[in-house]
Amino acid sequence: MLIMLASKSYSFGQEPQIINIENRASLTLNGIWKYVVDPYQTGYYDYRREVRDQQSNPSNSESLFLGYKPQNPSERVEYDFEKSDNILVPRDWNSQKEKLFYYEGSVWYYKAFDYAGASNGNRQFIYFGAANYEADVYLNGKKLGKHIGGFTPFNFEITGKLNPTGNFVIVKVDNTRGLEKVPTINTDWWNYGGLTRDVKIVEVAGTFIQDYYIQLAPNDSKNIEVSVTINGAKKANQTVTIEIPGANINAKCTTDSEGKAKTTIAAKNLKLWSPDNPYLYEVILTHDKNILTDKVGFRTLQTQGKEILVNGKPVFLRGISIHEENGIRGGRAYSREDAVMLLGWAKELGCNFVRLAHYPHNENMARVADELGIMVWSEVPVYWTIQWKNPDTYNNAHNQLTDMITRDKNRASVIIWSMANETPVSTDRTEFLKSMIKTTRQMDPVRLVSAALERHTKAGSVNTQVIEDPLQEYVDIIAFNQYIGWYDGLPEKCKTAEFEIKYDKPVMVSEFGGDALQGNHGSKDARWTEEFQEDLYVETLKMLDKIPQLRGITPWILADFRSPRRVLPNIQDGWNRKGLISETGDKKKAFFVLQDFYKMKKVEYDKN
Ligand code: GCB
Repeated sequence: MLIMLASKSYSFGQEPQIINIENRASLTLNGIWKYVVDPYQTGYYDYRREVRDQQSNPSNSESLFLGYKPQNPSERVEYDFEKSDNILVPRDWNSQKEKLFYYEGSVWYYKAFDYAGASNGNRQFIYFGAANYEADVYLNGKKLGKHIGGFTPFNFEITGKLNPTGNFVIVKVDNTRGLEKVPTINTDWWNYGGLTRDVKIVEVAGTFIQDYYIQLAPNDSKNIEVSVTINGAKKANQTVTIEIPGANINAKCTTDSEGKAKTTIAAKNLKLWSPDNPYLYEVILTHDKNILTDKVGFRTLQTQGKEILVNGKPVFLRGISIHEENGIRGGRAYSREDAVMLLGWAKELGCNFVRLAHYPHNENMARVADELGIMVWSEVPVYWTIQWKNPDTYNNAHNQLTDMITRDKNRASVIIWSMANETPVSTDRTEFLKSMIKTTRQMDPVRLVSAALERHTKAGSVNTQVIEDPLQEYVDIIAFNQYIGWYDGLPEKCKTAEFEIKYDKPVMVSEFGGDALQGNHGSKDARWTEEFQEDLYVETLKMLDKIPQLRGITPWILADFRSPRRVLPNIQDGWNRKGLISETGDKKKAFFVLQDFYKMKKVEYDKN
């Protein structure tokens, strides 16, 4: 049943995603907005709990989305955005406003703007990089639509709805957690709310290039596969030119009646993208004199037995897990500067790979990874126990997956799409994830599919570790999280552990680690000290290095991150302390253990 649902589109009024927003003509709406906190959703529901924006004549007095102003002194209007407090976009609200630190609920955002430039025949869209978790969007008092899911972009067409002056956009953002949601109510990270990524008005031609895929054909460094989607009244029979000047490529393709075009372009002597040489070509797409540029790397990717081959060469994924958080500033990471900081630390650690846990990170991460030569694992928030039998939950997860792939499919850095993290084995769970895998492979024939699974001590054994998950059959890389020495015994236990992995596939340990408060020193037997964490890394790395199929690790985690689950006073204080770097940017001892291991692994693999 789930498989049938997979082919249906997600029905929350969402319009097809426009990709490569960064390189399109746009007006940023980033900056200072106004906000109203509305825990009872008074602006959304009336006192009979009827949804106001579905009423033919919603009350001016309380319907916040109308952005109404009293016309005379006797009129009752119980809100005033212009007199309300300021808030920055993009940013979560929790890290900006002390009173909203723990807040989970509805907040109304308001921004006034002029738009004088709309030229004849052009179309405008309002674009949101992400809003956590649900967003109801209104322009000049009229509803544009609703979006569900906190980490993926969305846009609504607003052609003909803009005035030269006096426009205002109002968004109700609601980060209430829910059992049926993705993620569900239970996570080990902060539920940052708000307009957490860029907001823009994007202007395009009447008929325009909405989406495209430009990547090497599977296992073939001599052919580039291109597909293009044109959107607009004249979408059929349109010619799109694809130029890659650096590779002497100038090709054309023509759209069918659906506005879709496909072609394969022969390429000679391409400089392939790799972590050692992250070469990006300028790609120029032209349709009807409208130019869209991008920077695209080309590399091949496959697995062969236990090997992961990038451009035909075996690699070891020297990785680290990362949350989308800037602990130094506080709050969700969103900017290019945040990406440079986080990925710069990963580089310093000796990484050629990062696991962007546990949800799609902002687009800057994959773009900066492309530039720095860092391979990426990208993931959807199918985390722990979600409602496997609920079709809405499936549609939601599926939609987040397709939006993630749509956005980042032209980034050479992205090599793995991950379906889930630590999900409990059951038939319903496996069907759910198999169906997600099927979609992923249809959308992207090149990238590898994985999921962070769990391991167990084999029944009847003292310390033999097994992965008993039928999903292993369906993934390209067997990845699992393991915390021997932290949640399971002490680091000593690593000395006798053995892993029994039945598949001849590459294996990745997607998490291991333990908490240490930076600056807390003591014996290696004392929990929460840097020495304990250091010893845990020493013992874990020795243990894992014995797994014959091991082709990568992404220890948990680059930096300490906020989590409401972590309440131990004077140690955690609301932070998960498994970071190798503290929220002050200071490195803990374990950082250097991993750095040494990666130096060794680099030498080992460079010999190949
Ligand atoms: C895990 C989860 C991760 C947690 C981590 C921990 O297995 O995947 O989200 O933060 O363990 O610190 O317990």
